[in-house]
Amino acid sequence: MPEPGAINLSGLRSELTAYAAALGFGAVGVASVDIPEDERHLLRWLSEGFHGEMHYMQRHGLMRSRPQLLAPGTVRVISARMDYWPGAAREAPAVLADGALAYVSRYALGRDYHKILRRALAELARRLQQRVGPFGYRVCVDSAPVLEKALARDAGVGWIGKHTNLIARDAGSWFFLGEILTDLPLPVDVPASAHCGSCQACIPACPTGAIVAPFRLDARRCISYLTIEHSGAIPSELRELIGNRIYGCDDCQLVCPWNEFARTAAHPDFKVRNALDTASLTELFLWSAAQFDTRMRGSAIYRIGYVRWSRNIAVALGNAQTSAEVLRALEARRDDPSALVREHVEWALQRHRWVA
Ligand code: B12
Ligand code: SF4
Ligand code: SF4
Repeated sequence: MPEPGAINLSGLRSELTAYAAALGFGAVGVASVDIPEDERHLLRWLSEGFHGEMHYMQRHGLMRSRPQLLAPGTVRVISARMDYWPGAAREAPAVLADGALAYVSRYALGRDYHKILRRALAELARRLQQRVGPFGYRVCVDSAPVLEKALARDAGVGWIGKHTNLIARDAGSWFFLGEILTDLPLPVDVPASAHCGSCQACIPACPTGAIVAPFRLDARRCISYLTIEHSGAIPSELRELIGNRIYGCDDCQLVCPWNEFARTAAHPDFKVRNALDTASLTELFLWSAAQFDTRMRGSAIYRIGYVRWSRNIAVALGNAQTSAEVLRALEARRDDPSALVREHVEWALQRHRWVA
């Protein structure tokens, strides 16, 4: 780090806002590294097993709530938000209401955000270094063991809503977060105040009852977890509740009144690709593994692989209205090489036989 006296840190703070805006971030803020209350909430969440199979949530011990353990020397966290709402996509409620269509979470309709945010944050750090000389830093997006929402709240970017996502008064919650952990002692921002008030709309809106109390999410019931993180069979009592959601879920955010203030993504890479906003379940289910690879490469969906993708669509087809087309698509994959897919296909066919 350069000599602290040699840099005008408050001047640099204003430049940080300008650089971040130029790189496509909707907001940026600076937090210190102390989040003891969030650490307690994290430890309780883990002890209750709410993380399910996400062993990575436990693996790094206290590192997740103490950024200085992840990157020694860290005294500040620069937290930034990037809006992803794909404005031109077919409306979410219309897709959710049409059981023949596949609902893909809004954040995954375009390109994978990890690379986009990481590149922009690395460029932000580079510009700061151009201004003040070399300093220590580490860029984090999603997968690093960091409590991103708590740090973003302390950086003034937004508050943690009762559905547990971060919300900004002027931008709702349809955004990603990323951070630069740094040894630059920048002035810290005022933490964001909470504005859920007496609203509880997201809690009953959750199809699977995953928000067990305000601010408390049992991930094992969350459709996002079940369709993305969970590798095995989807618990049968939850399958029906998943509806046509084949990748992630947005329901708790769709009902949030603060999303009236959401902004459309500025980054062109968040535009819908492969017509995923209007695709039918049968059409997606008939993709081969090679087609999945070609079409989903560069998307966050690629990370779950063909087997989980097929498992999820089989569940949604089981929930669709019975039709010759749906039955044909399911029959076509009855002998799928994956036992997991076969089991979900049988479940889906069984449901249609029951209905028929
Ligand atoms: C694990 C994880 C998941 C898990 C668990 C979610 C969760 N709430 O923890 C699953 C797979 C379910 C998931 C789903 C989604 N995720 Co996710 N996920 C993460 C990840 C990797 C870690 C989150 C974490 O630390 N959880 C630990 C628990 C303890 O945190 P928590 O539940 O939020 O609890 C906090 C508060 O609620 C509070 N608290 C807890 N208990 C209590 C009790 C009381 C009484 C009080 C007052 C407070 C309180 O303190 C806790 C710590 O701050 C982050 C990236 C990161 N590195 O941070 C992305 C991240 C949170 N996910 C993100 C997104 C976009 C999603 C989805 C919207 C994707 C989708 N459409 O399907 C959904 C939203 C589901 C939801 N309602 O939260 C974004 C959120 C952006 C935003 N605006 O907030 C992040 C930040 C990724 C990113 N870099 O952009 N996710
Ligand atoms: S993402 Fe869906 S399943 Fe998960 S908490 Fe929100 S509404 Fe419930
Ligand atoms: S729906 Fe209401 S309670 Fe839930 S996060 Fe939004 S404002 Fe808060």
